[in-house]
Amino acid sequence: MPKLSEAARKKALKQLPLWREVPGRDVIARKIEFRDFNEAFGFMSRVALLAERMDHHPEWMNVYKTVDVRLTTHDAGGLTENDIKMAKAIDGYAKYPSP
Ligand code: H2B
Repeated sequence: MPKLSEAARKKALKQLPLWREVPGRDVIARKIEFRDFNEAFGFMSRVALLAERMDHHPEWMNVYKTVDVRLTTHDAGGLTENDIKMAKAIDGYAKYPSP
């Protein structure tokens, strides 16, 4: 899976306004707040199943009802189509339920 070209990356990030770039690392990040731990962990379970299907795994951190997700492709050393695909799926899973 090749790293995204500069143009492809720009185009993809336009479709992901809730994601930010992280200075000094080729990753995209989104911090999501849910109503409670149950919803946060339910979200994480959905992402975990997708991650196994895709063989593509997020870097993430959970504190009570917030989940901080970072996406990058370790094998490629940066962003690939897999990260964009996962970010879009995560946006879908995070839409409901949330505060
Ligand atoms: N996840 C992510 N985010 N990047 C990878 O390069 C990656 C992965 N590689 N999950 C996969 C697993 C690889 O290590 C296994 C052996 O297929």
